[in-house]
Amino acid sequence: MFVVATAGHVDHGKSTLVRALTGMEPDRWAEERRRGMTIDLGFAWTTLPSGGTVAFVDVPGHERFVPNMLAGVGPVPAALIVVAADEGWMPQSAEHLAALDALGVAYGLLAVTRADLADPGPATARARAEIAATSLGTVETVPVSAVTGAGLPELRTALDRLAARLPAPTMDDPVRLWVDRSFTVRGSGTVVTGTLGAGRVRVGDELELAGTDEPVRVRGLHSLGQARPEATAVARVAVNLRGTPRDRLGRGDALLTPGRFHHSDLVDVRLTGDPAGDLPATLTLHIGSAAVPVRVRPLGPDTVRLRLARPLPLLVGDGALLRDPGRHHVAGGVRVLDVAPPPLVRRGAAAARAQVLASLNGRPDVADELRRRRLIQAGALIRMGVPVQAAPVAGDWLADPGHWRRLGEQLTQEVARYAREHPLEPGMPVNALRQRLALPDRVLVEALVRPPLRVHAGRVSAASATALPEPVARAVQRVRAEYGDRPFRAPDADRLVELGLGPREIGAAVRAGALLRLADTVVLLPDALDDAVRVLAGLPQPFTLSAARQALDTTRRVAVPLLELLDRRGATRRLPDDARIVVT
Ligand SMILES: Nc1nc2c(ncn2[C@@H]2O[C@H](COP(=O)(O)OP(=O)(O)OP(=O)(O)O)[C@@H](O)[C@H]2O)c(=O)[nH]1
Ligand SMILES: [Mg+2]
Repeated sequence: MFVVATAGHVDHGKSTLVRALTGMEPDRWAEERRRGMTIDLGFAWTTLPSGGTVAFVDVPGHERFVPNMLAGVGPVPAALIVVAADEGWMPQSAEHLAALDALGVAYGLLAVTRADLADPGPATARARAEIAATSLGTVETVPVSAVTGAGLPELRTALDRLAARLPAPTMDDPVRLWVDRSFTVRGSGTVVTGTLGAGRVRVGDELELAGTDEPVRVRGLHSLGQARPEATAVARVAVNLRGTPRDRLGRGDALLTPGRFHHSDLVDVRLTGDPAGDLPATLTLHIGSAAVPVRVRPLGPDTVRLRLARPLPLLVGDGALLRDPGRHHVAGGVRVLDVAPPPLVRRGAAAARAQVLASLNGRPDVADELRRRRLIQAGALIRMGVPVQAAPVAGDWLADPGHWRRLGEQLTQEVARYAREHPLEPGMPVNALRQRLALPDRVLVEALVRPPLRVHAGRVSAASATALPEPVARAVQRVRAEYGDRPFRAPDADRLVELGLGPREIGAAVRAGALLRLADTVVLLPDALDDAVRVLAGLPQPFTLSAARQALDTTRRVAVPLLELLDRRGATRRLPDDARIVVT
């Protein structure tokens, strides 16, 4: 199915055209039919020559109902622009087109209606020129008459061609179904309808009602008037919600995949229309079917901060529209740059923020987010619409690599200072470190502790190479530099002598936890034991000494005492035939 919204000035024949194409009545209300004017959105569908289905969202053209029009086109990526041959380009032709342009709608058709009443030529020329200057570009044009039926077959095939050009919807995306209608069905309860632009909804699914933590249960689904077990994008859907009272939700609400959306009442955006300095202090933000008053704070020439009157489930990269309802003026489109921007408190913060925003383009990028946020949970980024490929540093935490390195250095300094100031204590408490480094979670502190530091009994101890006599500490550093990437190669006896590591020095380094002694003149770096177990666990079990030696890329001189030490520690077990297994 593909969904297309109508657009165009009042009385230009949008509903008549939809009726002629589908045989269905888009004007649902008695008042609409009495007045011969669309007030609210209408819905109708038909089969195209290709066998595919097109569903129409028919919008009102009257200037008073532009907000309804915007709720209809907001979630729909294609438009059928209607201009009457006998009236030509009119104010809401322009306002609707400006709205489509602001929303970045790139797919459309032009139907020049009432072609039985006047030569469609002049209206066509003007409309095509206006449309060509927008995100829609050059569109296919079909003159039609709903009275004579002329042009309707051509319009059907043109709709088929338009459908074929639309990008395929993404099925893996979370669901964000903007509600455009809600009503009660006797015996079933609350039903909401909307255009499903991405993802899928199944009967039995649990969704989240935006703005609440409330789960709602999909009790039934209809699409194109038929009950279905599931609906996949793109589709018009009607969702029956179990146990949700009708007054809990309405147009502008959204049903969401639980836990996948950040709710934001403060966003930084880039403008694609009027410059920031020309905007009034309050406007209405339209996205999906929602319309929310916002306060506007200019930051850069084309960037502003919006304070929303109520939070919305917004993602980085979302397109939306700003409109001045008083002046009937579409101020332009916006692209969401940041849905969780920092507060601007210090002097100069706004100017600094403007600089940051100048470098953002609304394409979510995890490295870029980490550079700015330094430390954040992967789940939080995903809820902002940022795909996460980076590996966490601890738990669910992601860190900017440079920031993480600096934190590590700071941690080392803090631990050393604490040791100087509290010489009798066995190390710095993890919690004290968490506070000093202003870290939100103690797992981060633990992840930052690297040998020769270690965590023991809730403290980070200074039993480190820095506590060693200077020459020994330096020698250990040399070993680290030379053998850090070949962790199972030990310096030979001659090299130890060259480094100044005699038995006494080795003893001190071992006591400080800076070296690991396997035999009198066989030493490794202290993390080698854990690494060795990991490598050995990857071998087919049981394994021989020679297999272990090859896997560890080392010599018998190291492998024999290393395995014996692992046996003693219970990490490996020696079998009667001398093979070993890793004890799990
Ligand atoms: N002669 C002629 N009249 C038409 C044609 N299409 C629409 N009309 C008439 O134009 C008037 C307005 O048509 P609608 O379909 O209600 O117009 P609309 O664009 O839906 O109007 P709103 O929804 O209020 O914006 C009606 O009286 C229709 O009968 C056509 O192709 N030829
Ligand atoms: Mg109408």
